Amino acid sequence: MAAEGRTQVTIIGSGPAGLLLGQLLHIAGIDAVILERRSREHVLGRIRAGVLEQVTADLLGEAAVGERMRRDGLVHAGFGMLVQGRRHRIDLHGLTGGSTVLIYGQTELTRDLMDARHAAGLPTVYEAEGVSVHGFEDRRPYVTWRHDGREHRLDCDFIAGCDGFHGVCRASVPRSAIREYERVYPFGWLGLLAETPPVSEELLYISGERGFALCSMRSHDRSRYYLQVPLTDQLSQWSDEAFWQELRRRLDETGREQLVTGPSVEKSIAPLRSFVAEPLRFGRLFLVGDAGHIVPPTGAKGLNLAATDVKYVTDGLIEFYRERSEAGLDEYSVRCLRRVWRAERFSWWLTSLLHRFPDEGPMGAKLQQAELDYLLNSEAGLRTIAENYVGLPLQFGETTPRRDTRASP
Ligand code: RFL
Ligand code: PHB
Repeated sequence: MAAEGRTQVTIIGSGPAGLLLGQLLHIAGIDAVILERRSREHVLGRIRAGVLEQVTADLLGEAAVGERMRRDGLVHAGFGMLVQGRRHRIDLHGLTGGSTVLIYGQTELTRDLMDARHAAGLPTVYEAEGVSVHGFEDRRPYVTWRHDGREHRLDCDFIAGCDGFHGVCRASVPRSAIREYERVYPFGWLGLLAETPPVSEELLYISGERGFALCSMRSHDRSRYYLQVPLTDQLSQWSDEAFWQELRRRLDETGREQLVTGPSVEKSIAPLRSFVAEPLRFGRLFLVGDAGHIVPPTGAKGLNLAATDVKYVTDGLIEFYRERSEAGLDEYSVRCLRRVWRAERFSWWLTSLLHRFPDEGPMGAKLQQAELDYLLNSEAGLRTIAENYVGLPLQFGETTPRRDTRASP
C-alpha cells in the first residue's frame, strides 16, 4: 500500500463522499490516497441513508459503480404520508414531470465503491490513527498519521476533508476563518433494520399525536423503520418488542394489519441537527459532504448533498490539472453552498412539519396541523414537497453552461 511520499489529492475519510471522490478522480487520471480512521467492516456496518436522488444515481453511473444499484435498487415514483390518521400520496413522478428516487442503501453503495477501489488497486489506509492536516493555507499541504505503530507523512497538492461531522479537517481550520450555523432538535430518531417485508410498497412518513415515524426499506425483504424519540432515551430502553409496539401505535389500521415484525438486525439512535460551515474551502483544503454540513434525515438529503459536493470538487480538480486553472476550485464553496442551503431549508421545514415539538404546546401543534392540511390538500403544496424531495438539477443556480469534465484526461 503506497501511502507514503507524495500524491495529488489526499482524501480523509472513506464514507460515501471520500470513496466517490476517489473513484471519480481515478477515472480522470488523478492520483489520490484515502485515509480512514476506522476499519472497512466498521464503515460497512453503519446503517444510514436509503434514498438516492436521480442526480446521485447518475453520478454513481459516471463513476462506473452503478451496475448493482441499477439491478437491485428500487425505483419509487411516490411516497405516502400518514397525517393525523389520514393517508395521502405524494406522486413524485406526476407532480415533477417524471422524476423518481431510487431506494438503495448507503451500505451497498459504500460496498460497491470499496470493491471498485480494491479492484483498481487504489491505496486506502484503514485504521489510520491521529490523522492530522498541515500546510493547506500556504500551498504546501501534507498529512500525518500513525499506523502499525509507525508515523507516516504524505505530501500532496490538495486535501479533501471527507471525514464527516466529527472529523479532523473542519476542526483544523482557524476559528477566525470559518463561520458555523447550527440548530439541534429536541429529539432523535431510533432506527431499526429487520429482515422482514416492508409494511408498504412505498415509503410512509407518519406524523401524529405520538410523534413522527418513518417506514422505509432496503429491498422487498428488508425493512427500515424509524421512531421519533426524546433525546434522553437510551438504546437499552428499547427492546425490539417495545419498538414494534410503539410503531403499531403510530400506524393506521391498514398499517397494523400489514406490519410484519421480526428480530432487529441493527438498532441505533441518531440525534437530529442542521449545520452549515462557511466557506467550504480553505486554501488547499476542501470540506466535502457531512464534514461541511449536516441536515436532519427527514428530507433524505445528506448523502445526496455529499455526492454533489464531490462532483463540484472533482470538476475543479480536473480543471486544475488539465488547464492549470483554479477557477473551478475558486467557485467550489459558492456552488455547493447554494445547493446546501436549499436542502437545509427543505430538511428543516419537513422536520418541523412532521415531528412533535414538546415545547411548542397546543398552539404549535394546531398550527402544524393546519399547515399540513393546507399542503396535502393543495396541488401547489403537494408539488412543493415533491419538487424538493426529488432534488435539484446538477446545474442549479448556474447562469453559464459549464464544460463537461467527463471526457478522458
Ligand atoms: P460519513 O459517512 O460520516 O463518512 C466520514 C468518514 O470519515 C471517517 N473519519 C475519519 N477518517 C480519518 N481520520 C479522521 N480523523 C476521521 N474522522 C472521521 C469516518 O470514520 C467515516 O468513515 O460522511 P460522508 O462521506 O460525507 O457521507 C455523508 C452521509 O453518510 C450522510 O449524509 C447520510 O448518511 C445522511 N442520511 C441520509 N442521506 C440521504 O441522502 N438519504 C437518506 O435517506 C439518509 N438517511 C442519513 C439517513 C443519516 C442518518 N444518520 C445516522 C445520521 C438516515 C440516518 C438515520
Ligand atoms: C432510510 O431508508 O434510511 C431513510 C429514508 C428516508 C429518509 C431517511 C432515511 O428521509
